[in-house]
Amino acid sequence: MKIPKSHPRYVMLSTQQKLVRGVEKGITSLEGLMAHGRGESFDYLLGEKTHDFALKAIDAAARLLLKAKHPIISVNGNVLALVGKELIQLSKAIPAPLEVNIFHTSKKRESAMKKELLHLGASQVLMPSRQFTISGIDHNRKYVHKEGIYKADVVFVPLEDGDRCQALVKNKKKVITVDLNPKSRTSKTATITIVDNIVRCMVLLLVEIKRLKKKGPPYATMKYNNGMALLAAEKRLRS
Ligand code: PTJ
Repeated sequence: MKIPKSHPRYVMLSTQQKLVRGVEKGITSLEGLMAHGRGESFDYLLGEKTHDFALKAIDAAARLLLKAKHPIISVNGNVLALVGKELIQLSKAIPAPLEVNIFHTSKKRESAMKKELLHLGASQVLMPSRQFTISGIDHNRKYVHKEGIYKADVVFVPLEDGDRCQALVKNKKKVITVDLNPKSRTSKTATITIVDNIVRCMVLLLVEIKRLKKKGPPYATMKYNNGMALLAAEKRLRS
């Protein structure tokens, strides 16, 4: 279906179509559609716009990524379908490698995701290896690449599940996530949570990184409190 740009729900409908195409291409899981539905309901309550608490988190995230020694971008089936091109731009801008890491186990989907990332212009894509694991997780997401998540000090992992976020933090990694639900375990555990729709905040994160890079290092750490940002998001949801 071709959605007319004049449709009042154009952005929401075309975002849904990106995920459906992701499923058709074998990069997004069927469960991913349900996860997106959960996100959409929070976005609806947030007025489908980027709030001040998200802008502050984006600023803090950009600085942390630029200051990191070994930053990594963890890619799952939803984020690839929604913001594949932006992930590659982010990888080049920081710079940081991209690593395929999915929750719903499927070798076939992992390969399709790698193929899609390369097709979109990624120069290097790291794949999970059975030899390197993150302790404290029982499922597929524990398998990581030696040069990627395994050795990273800062992990950018949007739309994450709570278990792995906790495990990454326990493994002394700083975690930046994007999650429309400020009450999720991931949101509460991450170092920085951007409570915003990934389709809006990726663009803003890229702009912020470019702005900071133009000024050059050192990238001063700004005062940022994740708990306060989550409280502000919850307050907005409730109002
Ligand atoms: O490709 P896989 O197998 O790794 O699976 C990816 C998903 C996203 C399905 C998997 O990680 C998953 O099930 O995640 P959860 O535990 O459902 O968490 C996803 C969180 O992201 C939820 O809190 C949603 O509200 C939120 N979310 C969903 N869509 C968006 C979102 N947050 C920001 N932007 C979105 N578009």
